[in-house]
Amino acid sequence: MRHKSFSRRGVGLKSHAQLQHSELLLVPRLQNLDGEQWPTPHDLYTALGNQEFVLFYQPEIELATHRIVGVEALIRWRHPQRGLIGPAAFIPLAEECGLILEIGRWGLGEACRQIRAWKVMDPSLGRLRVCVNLSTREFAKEDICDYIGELLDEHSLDAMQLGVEVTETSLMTNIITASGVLNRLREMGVALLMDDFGTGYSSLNYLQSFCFDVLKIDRSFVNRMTEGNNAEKIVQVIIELARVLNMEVIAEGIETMEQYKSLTRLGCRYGQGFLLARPLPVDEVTQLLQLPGKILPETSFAYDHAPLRGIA
Ligand code: G
Ligand code: MN
Repeated sequence: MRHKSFSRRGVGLKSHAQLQHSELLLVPRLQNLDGEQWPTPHDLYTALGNQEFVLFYQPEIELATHRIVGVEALIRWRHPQRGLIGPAAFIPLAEECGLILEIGRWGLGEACRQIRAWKVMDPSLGRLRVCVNLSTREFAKEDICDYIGELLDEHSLDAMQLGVEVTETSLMTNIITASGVLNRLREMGVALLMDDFGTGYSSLNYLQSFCFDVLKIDRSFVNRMTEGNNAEKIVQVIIELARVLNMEVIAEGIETMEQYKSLTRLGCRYGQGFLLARPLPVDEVTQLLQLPGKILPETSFAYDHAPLRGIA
């Protein structure tokens, strides 16, 4: 499990009720009222033991039809006193103290268990792809492949139902092991997604060396593409790059109808973002997956300036 690192500046605590939904995700609360650092590695360890981590799922959508083609699993911490806590507030610490390996294994196990549950509930969900973010440290150990293989067996899953999202940064950190891991996952049939594409140091180099199934355009380009700058042209070129390399392309972070329309016009097939659907608790995403044809009604879109729905 991974999340973008965040500046670790404590901002004090607000009560759960005071927090806007969006703040739940974005505000790292790394200080107690008495100024002590929070959480500590011990807090994370306890949370793991008490099963306080949960996965939310954000739909990935075919832009032309609004059909849900996959979901991305995103970790949250349901703290008994502090409420729902976003990954920015605890994943960097988990990476630092090494607990990310345990948390990551929990996340993979939970995602596979959920894939199985959806498949049992509705066999037509047997082709839904559930994507999990892998962190740098998880990539640094080859045994992650054995673990994934065991999970696929245990839950009788097709490998293609599981997607692994990797950033250029985590590949770069330990390229030798990472390339072994990627190649093995590929042989196993697990879908490989290049996450946050365009923000790393040598994006094209990784595309040359490895076979990814999907390229996810980083939200920083999508955010700015309708501001009349170069972002839209960069997005256009990334879409073209994915096309000639035979990869699917998913635009991340679609927040406005304007962005949605430009992406459609540029031929981007898939997208993900608050406009379409926020990361949702499992029961809410399950309801969406039961819609006829898994097609989101346009009335469910969070139009520009409309209040965003769901929990971030
Ligand atoms: O690094 P990665 O792309 O996996 O990050 C996923 C994170 O992005 C999640 O925490 C998710 O909640 C957040 N996210 C998803 N959709 C949007 C969006 O439309 N806008 C913004 N700003 N963040 C989003
Ligand atoms: Mn991701």
